Amino acid sequence: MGCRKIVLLFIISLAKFVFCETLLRIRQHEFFVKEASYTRLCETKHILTVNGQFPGPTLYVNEGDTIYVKVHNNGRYNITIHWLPPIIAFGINDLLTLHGSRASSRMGKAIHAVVLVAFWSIWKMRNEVVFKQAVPNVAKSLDEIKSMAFLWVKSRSKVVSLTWENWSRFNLGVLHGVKQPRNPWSDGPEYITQCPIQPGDSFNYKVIFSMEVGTLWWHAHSDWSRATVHGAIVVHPQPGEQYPFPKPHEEVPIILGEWWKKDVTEVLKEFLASGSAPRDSDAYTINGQPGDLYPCSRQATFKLNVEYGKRYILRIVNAVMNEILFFAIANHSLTVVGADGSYTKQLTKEYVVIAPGQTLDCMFEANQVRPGARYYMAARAYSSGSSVPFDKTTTTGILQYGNGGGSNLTTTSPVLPSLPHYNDTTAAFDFLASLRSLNQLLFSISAYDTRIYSTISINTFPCKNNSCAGPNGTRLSASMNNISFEHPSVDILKAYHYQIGGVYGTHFPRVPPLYYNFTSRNLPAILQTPKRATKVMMIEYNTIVEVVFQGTALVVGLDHPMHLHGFNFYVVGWGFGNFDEKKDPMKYNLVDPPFRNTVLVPINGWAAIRFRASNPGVWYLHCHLEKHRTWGMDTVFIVKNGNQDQDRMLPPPLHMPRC
Ligand SMILES: [Cu+2]
Repeated sequence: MGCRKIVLLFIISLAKFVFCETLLRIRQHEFFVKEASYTRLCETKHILTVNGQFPGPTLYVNEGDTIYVKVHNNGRYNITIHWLPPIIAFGINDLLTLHGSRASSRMGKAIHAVVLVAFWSIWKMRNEVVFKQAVPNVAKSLDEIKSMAFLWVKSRSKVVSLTWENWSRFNLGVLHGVKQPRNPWSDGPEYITQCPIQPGDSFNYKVIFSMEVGTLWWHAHSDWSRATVHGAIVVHPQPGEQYPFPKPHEEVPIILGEWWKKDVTEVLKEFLASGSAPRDSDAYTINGQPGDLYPCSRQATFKLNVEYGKRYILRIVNAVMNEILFFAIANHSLTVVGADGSYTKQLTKEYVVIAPGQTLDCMFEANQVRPGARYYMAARAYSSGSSVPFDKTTTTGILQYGNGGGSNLTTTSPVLPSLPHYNDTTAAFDFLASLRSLNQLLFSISAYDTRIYSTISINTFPCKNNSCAGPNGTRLSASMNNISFEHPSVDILKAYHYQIGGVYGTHFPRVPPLYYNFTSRNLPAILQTPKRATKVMMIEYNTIVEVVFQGTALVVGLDHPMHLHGFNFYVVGWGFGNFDEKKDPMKYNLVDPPFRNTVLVPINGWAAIRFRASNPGVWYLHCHLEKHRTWGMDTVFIVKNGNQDQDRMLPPPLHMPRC
């Protein structure tokens, strides 16, 4: 091999290395969770944000992708870390191709190898800390690294590094609605699958997308930090696959949020100290902005420019803390095409209902002919509990048509859509009951192996000297099957995996401990007091599980959006009053029920879901109204391992946050 060829090989190697690094840097997302100053409603405060943004950035992935999430709390030690493995993967892949056609002579191969190993070693040294933690067992052998590189390249998976700088003790990683096959280690809820990330500590999340397509989201899951630390995840079909609806001209994330003038941590503290409900929020927001109907907000109202004749898809996330919402656009019907990361049959409505935790993909056509015309999109609460206070304000954004050389109507006030009344339960469930799954059922739901029938209730605990601010001086609480869930001090996943005793009990009741007329308006006060416990439900691998959530009228009947981690489930039935186990299953939809991860259980009514327990792990189940979750309307399903290796939980990452 001549000298020129060697130089050429060296240049090619260098160029490839630089190119790959640049490429990967483009793909890598760096998330810094930090305080930022925001002014809303004429007042300024500091909020926790990602990269200073509220809401946080939208992640775009393809169906089946795997994302690595490097969560790093460097508030105290100030270490900046980049995520390394993709660089290794490319470097080693280069090494492998080296043995193919690129370098023909032995000398060429050797030089090529030396160059790449040199680069790789330098890089490794620069990132020693990350290197050890980022890829479990990566340092074991070169062969292992080679096979990882091959797999990585083969799977075309995007490797995304999310670096979070956490300034205090928060747990910042729930990828909402991602089923995380066999991988509860990266699911996120604190004291359920992990302990919170302490300052100076870090955690590398591996987030595996499987069947999800459409809209999901990510949010913090510690105390109430998710109020401002959240963002959308848009999952596109695999390359080459089409949407089952006309391709939209543009896709627009619509994140619905909730805003308090007061610091959210203070709102939580005050809420916990008082024993009553939390103070009402001061605004709802669309993409971080309250909109024209609030003081000092008009200037920054979210605006969406549209062109006549084009189709748009709104990827709507309800990231609100405590309220279900109605949403509509004036003069424009919405066609729902997806919900909770799964396609639906097209459903055209003048309004939609979306509960905290849920997502909806809504198409609309810009079909209004007046150039320069403007229309409000608006959201406000659906809250049906009698005499339960809530934020009655309305958030708005503006749909504005390109002027097209026509008249300019921007000085006139846009038209407001008509939204159902705050307590219009009929409107809410007309919409929800009309949703249908588009695709064939993924598993047979014609029968079930296990039924769990659980009450979901608002409760009260007695308070010393009746000094709390709940009803009659009590402390408000909540429960499932009369157990108000208590979070342990060691996470349940760790306790389960390492068989640490005394952390949780396994006998969450399969039926209510006491049968009474759950939805009667005149229930004796003695029924209001639940038990405090940390009990989980053990579920056999691959069984079909039916869960019937039974709302009760204890203290006050309310709608509850129940969210299960690790699964989507079919919402097979719902109704008002008490569930009748003989009659009601006869009316189930076992043909095309919606496939969701959050089901809205109607006020003084019930909802039934079915899922296949094919995902071994520790999975949190909770009401997605943050106040109810805080009060104890939650529990845990532990799905046991199957017999085959591929039916078992993945091994834990090398490093999990310490308790
Ligand atoms: Cu609830």
